[in-house]
Formats: sequence, structure tokens, C-alpha cells
Amino acid sequence: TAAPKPLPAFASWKDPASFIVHSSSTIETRRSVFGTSVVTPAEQLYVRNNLPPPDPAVVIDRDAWELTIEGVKTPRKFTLRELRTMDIETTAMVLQCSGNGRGFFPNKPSGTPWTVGAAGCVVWSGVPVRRVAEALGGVAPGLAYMTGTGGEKLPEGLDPLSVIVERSVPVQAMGDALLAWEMNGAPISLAHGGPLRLIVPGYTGVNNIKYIKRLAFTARESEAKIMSHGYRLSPPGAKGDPSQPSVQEMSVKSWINSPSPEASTLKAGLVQIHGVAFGGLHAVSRVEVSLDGGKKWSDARFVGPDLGRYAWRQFVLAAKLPPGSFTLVSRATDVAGNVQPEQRLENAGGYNNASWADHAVNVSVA
Ligand code: MSS
Repeated sequence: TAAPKPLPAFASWKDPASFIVHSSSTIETRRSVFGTSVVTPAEQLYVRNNLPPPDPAVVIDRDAWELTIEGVKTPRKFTLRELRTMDIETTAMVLQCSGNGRGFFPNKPSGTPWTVGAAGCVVWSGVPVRRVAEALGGVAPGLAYMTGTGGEKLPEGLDPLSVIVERSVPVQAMGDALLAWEMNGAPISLAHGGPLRLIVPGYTGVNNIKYIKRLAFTARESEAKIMSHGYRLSPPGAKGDPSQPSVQEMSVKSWINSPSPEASTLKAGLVQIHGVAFGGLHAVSRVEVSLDGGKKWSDARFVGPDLGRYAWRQFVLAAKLPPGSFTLVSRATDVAGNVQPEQRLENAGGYNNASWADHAVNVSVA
């Protein structure tokens, strides 16, 4: 077998043993690495970049980073130094790539074949977007979207709209959105979007714009290709286009991390089955675990602190396993009564896979 690919330079400070390196812009946390301490350490958090990150100099003089705000009564430019004086909020949330779980689609959609590790639970601090908008006289009337633009240098000779990372979410999403400069208690690394990142809790990864340089309230969705054609729920075989739903809110989901599918044969006896569960926009309220692929279910117990509706919760079920083969699955329910589905929603891009059946862990016990 080929030697494992090295971590990309901008993520070389991470723990190599924690990752599956798919490419220089996609590194996935190993399923066996997720522990039970709720917050995912930066050293173990996945990375997905659609463009190469900006020059590392931007995280040296962080305070000089500039952000333009548009679509408010009095548009203006802020430096990060100025934003820090406005207000502070701290939010724990699940950061999950839209394509997490793509690797379970049998038709192999193009894109990174992530299984579970394009996700983590991360704590962000920064200024609430609503505070910034208020300070500038409020969102101008009739603007239905909040549009964030990444500050990468665009490759030359291409139509900027075909490469720029710019995404729009419904304007209501600003309610809990942050312009964040801190992640898990440290200034945000370049890998995760420092010096300044837009955080839209409950929305999939791509909507959380790194190195944000422009935040605009807009009448229409961005015309960037990543918005108009990328990240669309298109039927299998079809290309993405603006008529199809955009990949935005996450839905209720859970999976088991231990025992992991990478584990060899288990010893008969007591096993602590644990994993993570989250509800997207709603807090998760219940997790059931099945040892027989979903015929019989038992309630699991939540462990560890509840970091709020956008964070994931760790769950555990202690089970006594005799020798034999077992298909371990988990199924989460959120406070709104949404139950994690058995089947994935088929779509060409392999997005939003929340199927509990796909996330099964098969173990043999001797
Ligand atoms: N931002 C920017 N600026 N750029 C890029 O590339 N990507 C996306 C987000 N944001 C980008 C951005 C994606 S796509 C994702 S997932 C995320 O991010 C990730 O994050 P981290 O931090 O983990 O790396 Mo899929 O849906």
C-alpha cells in the first residue's frame, strides 16, 4: 500500500494520526478518534477548503483584517480591531461538511467520500451579526439573504464567479450568526478561517465562510457558482441548478463512534457504545441504540455537558454482548419531534446524509 499522504502545510500542526488525508484540501477525522468530551480539539478537527487559503500573513497581523458590511442603513468597513470592541457572544456548534456521509452513497457521487469525520463540535467567540447590523442602522428593507464572501486570492484567468467562495443564507439566519475570531479558546487558525469567520449555527459547513471579507444583506442569492450550481440537492444523474433546493440547514443525525468499524474482534462482555447526536436547528432530545440493525431499540443516556441547541451531545449505552455478530445503529430525535431517518435522501452530490442505516457499525464478538 502507498504511504499515507502528509497533512497539507497550513494544517501541519494537526495530529497526523487522527486523520484520513483525502487531498491537500480535504482531511477527515478518523471515526475512532472522536472521544466523549463534547468539544473536538483543533488538532483533530477536519478541514475542507474549496480554494487554497490566503497568505499566512493574514493571521499574523489579525487586527488589521478588514470586513465590509453592505445592505444596512449605513454600510461601512470594519477592522477586526474595531469589531472586538462591539460585543461578544460564545456559541458551541456542530461544524459539518454538506458532504459528510457521502462515502456511504452506493452510486459514488463525485466529491470527497467522507464517512463521519467531516464534522466536529466547536466553540466560537465573536460579535453577533445582529449587533453589527443594529449598530449600522439595521438591515435595509426587502433584503432576504445574508451573503458572505471568502477572502481568498482568486486564481487568475478564470471567471471570478466560477471560483469565489460566496454563499447566501436566509436573512433570518443572522439571528444566531457570529463574526468569530476565536475557536476553542484560541485565535482561529488559518485552516479554520482565521482571522475572521462567519458562523451560521445549524447550517452545513459551506455556509460558514472562512476569512470573511464581505458580509452583505442582499435581495437575491449570490450568483457565484458555488451558490447557484454547487451544493444543490439535485436528483441522481442531474446537474445542480438554481431551481433545486440549496444545501443549508442540517437535520437530526447521530452515529456511533465506539466500537468503531475499524476495531478488530471485540471480547465478549460489557461494551460501552458511545457516539454523537445533534439536531441541526433544534436541540437533540433523545437517542436510541439498536444492537440488531434496527429491530429492537433501547434509550441511550446523554453524557457530558449540554452546550446548547447547536452543539452535539455524546450518548452512551452499556450493553453486554455475547459472542456473535452485531449491527450497531443509533437513531436521534430532536425537540421538534423530527426523527433521524433510516434512509438517505438520494441526490447527485451526495449531500446531507443522515441515514441511520448507512452509519451502522458491524462488529464481531468472540
Ligand atoms: N470558506 C472559505 N472562504 N473557503 C472555503 O473553501 N469551504 C467551506 C467552508 N467555508 C470554504 C469556506 C466548506 S465546504 C466547509 S465543509 C467548511 O468551510 C470547512 O470548515 P473547516 O474549518 O472544517 O475546514 Mo463542505 O459543506
